[in-house]
Amino acid sequence: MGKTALLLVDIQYDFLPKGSLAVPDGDKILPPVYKLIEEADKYFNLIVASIVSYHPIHHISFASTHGKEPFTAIEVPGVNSPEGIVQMLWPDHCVQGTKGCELEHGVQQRLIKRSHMVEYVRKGNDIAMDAYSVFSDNQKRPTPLARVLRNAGVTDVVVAGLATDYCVRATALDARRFDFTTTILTDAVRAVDPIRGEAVISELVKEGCNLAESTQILIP
Ligand code: VGL
Repeated sequence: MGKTALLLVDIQYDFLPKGSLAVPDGDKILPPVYKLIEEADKYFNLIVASIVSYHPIHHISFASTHGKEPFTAIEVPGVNSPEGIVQMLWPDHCVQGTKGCELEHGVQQRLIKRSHMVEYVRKGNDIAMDAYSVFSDNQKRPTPLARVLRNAGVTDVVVAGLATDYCVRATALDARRFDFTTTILTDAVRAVDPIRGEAVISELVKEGCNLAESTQILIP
């Protein structure tokens, strides 16, 4: 039988309340995420915890790098795409070595107790290219993750984390592209823009993702 991996996307302080790019109600995902990690032995074969946003200072995704306002978009050149890639500009966030870049403490502590089954993925460290998906950067240069999961016999991924409309979306679309059966935990994700978040959930369903509440996974 195929194995299942829990993907925990970017549960970093800058995406949580008081963070520089706080996702509305981002902390509401913490209780179900804690429970998923605590009970992971029963339901998952592997946990992948990502810090997709592991940015150097003056990162290309920071509005300050370009002297522009956050939440506007620009085009940036891609190595493999001369036509350019749309880049949303963000407040400075998740800068390497800062508290904002760290995994949330409760998540971190629980992962330590499950360290026999945890893989960490850090990316977004290329100053010239943003990276939303845990599987690839924004110009689709892949990380080893798909191969690592396949080698471990993983066929199914269950996705939780931040934010629905950016890193969760890109991760889920890539998971489908790499042919993993993909489930989004609707109570364990939140969007930067909640209205866009709703539309993204519909898009992900159209792309073949399943939806579930974490309580449907955590059968008592
Ligand atoms: C993210 C905005 C900018 C995310 C990352 O983790 O979804 N959102 N960088």
